[in-house]
Order: sequence, then C-alpha cells, then structure tokens
Amino acid sequence: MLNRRNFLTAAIGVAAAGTLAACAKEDGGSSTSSGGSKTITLGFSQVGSESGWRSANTDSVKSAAKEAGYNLKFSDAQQKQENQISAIRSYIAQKVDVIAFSPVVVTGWDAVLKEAKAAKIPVVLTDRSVETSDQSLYVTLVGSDFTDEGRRAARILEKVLTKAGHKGAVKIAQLEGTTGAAPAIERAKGFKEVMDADHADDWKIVVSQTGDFTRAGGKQVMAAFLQSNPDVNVLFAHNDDMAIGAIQSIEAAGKKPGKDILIVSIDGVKDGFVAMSEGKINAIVECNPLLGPQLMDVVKKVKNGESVERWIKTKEGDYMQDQAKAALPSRKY
Ligand code: GZL
Repeated sequence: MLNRRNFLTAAIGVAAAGTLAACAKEDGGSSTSSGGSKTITLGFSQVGSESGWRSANTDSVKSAAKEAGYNLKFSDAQQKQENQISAIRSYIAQKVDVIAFSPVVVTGWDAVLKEAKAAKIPVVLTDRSVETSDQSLYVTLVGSDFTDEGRRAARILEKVLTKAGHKGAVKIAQLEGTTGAAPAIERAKGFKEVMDADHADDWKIVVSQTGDFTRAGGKQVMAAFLQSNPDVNVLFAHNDDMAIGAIQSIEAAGKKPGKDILIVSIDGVKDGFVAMSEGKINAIVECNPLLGPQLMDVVKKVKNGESVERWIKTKEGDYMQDQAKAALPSRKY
C-alpha cells in the first residue's frame, strides 16, 4: 500500500499532521484544570454491520474506548459513503478531539478530510485506507496489509491443492468484497500477483464478482457462478461471510464444499472456523478486527501531538482445515 516514494511523502505528512495535532492540542485550550486534561472525545464512523468481522471490529472499538475512558461518538454508515461523510461533518461541528473512521471505499474523501484539517481535528484511519494525493489529510492507518492477505490466500491455496491431491486445471471463482473498497482491491491484487508469477499455466480465475462482503451476497453470486461455470473447482472468497453464504448455494447444487469445490477465505471469524472444522472451508487467512486497543493508543498520542507511525499493522495468522478444531476454543471473534 505504501511504496518508498509514498512513504517519504507520508513522512512529511506525518510531520505536518503532527504539527496539526499539536495545533489541535494548543488550540484546544481545553484543559479544564491547570495542567490537567479533559476527557478525549473521539468521533468514529463505522462502515456498517455487513459481516461478522465488522461486528467484532465495532465491539473492539467500543470496549476499548470505554476502557480508555474516552467519550466515544459512534455512527454506523450502513455501507454508504454519504453517511460517513455526514458523520465526519457532524464530528467537526461538535469539535471532537480526534476523528477516526474505516472508509467504505478508497476514493471521494479529500473534501471532507480538508474540512477536518481546516478545523484542526486530526484524522486516524482504521481498517481500510483511502486514496489521496494529500498525505497530510490523515495521520495514520491502523490496519492490515490487504495485498499481503491476497498473496497469503494464494500461497495457502497451493497447500490446499497439494493436500487434496488435486490434479488438472484449477478453475477459480472469486467472490470479491465491496466494489471500490481497499480490502477488495488489494486482496484481488495480491492473489493475482502470485497467480501470475507462479501459476500462469495452471490456475485461472474463470469468474469474479462482488458479493459485497455479505452472506446474502455470497450465496446469491455463488448460485449464479454455478449456473454459468459449473466446472469451477476452487472458490476464493474475500471474506468468511461470503464463503459461508456460498456454501449454502454449493450444497443446494448438490456439490460438497471443501471437496468438490475447495474454498479459501479471509477474516477468521468464529463461523468461518466452524465451517472449516466441518470440512466445508479448506483454509482461512486471518484479518484481525480487534483494532480497538491500538486505535485508542494512537488517538491519545495524536491528541497529545506525539508523532506516530504512518501505518500500524496488526498481527495475523493463516489456518489450514486441520487446525480449526484446536483453534476454535481460543478464537476471540
Ligand atoms: C477487512 C475489512 C473487511 C472484512 C470484511 O479489514 O475491511 O470488511 O474482510 C468486512 O468481513 O466486511
């Protein structure tokens, strides 16, 4: 997501944003007692409640804000960018200390982020990133490397195919996440990178369409895939919820998920692990939604005008089907 040029630009951005945050601190003038500091008010705009991952992410943000003693203003955008923009504008009007949000799509944010900058309110991205030429419009991103998750998905598919003793062509159906969303763009990119480099002659994505990260979307689109491409033998789903929806359509078509159609997905929600333990998903690439504690730590640093890394990544693992049963009891989301 950040190449060297971007990184250097970003470093300048961090300095500018750090100054901004410091200004916010200075201009805040909001300490209520000599040297004391008032409760941090954080305005948070959430994408929606489209998946198990999102619900776990919301729970993590809310519980971490409570734990930190912050005054959290939270809004659910129901996966609509216009709702996120309205929420951010409302937080600006309320003069919150920091704004954080998970952008539903990567484009269309410059105008509202410029309004936050003009109001001297620092912005922190969580989970998903934005495309902008002005790196000073946000201080940092707390979230995963989605391109690497796509690469990891392709690498674990290699293991799944070997374990299944698969012979012959690999005909892949891809269930994409929300159109225009960073995880959808970047997971597809990472997967294709590996496919082009190491499987140009034996793997082919025969059909690909968005299921919008939802179970209903996965079920509906997979049913259509099975009509148009009945010889598909692998499903790469950008999240577990779409994979779980797709399983319903695969079974309705009289096929065995995890056997007739090998399945690799991303997230690692509990229901995904249950499906893996039942032999219906073959492998899962984890994408950690429990970003709340890291986010609150960053918010405090930003409020205090401290500089922070431009990208704070989360730790994640990869799981094969035979690890699911043992891992289930300790899954935190
Ligand atoms: C990824 C996150 C994605 C999840 C989906 O960090 O943005 O959005 O993979 C969720 O489950 O809907």
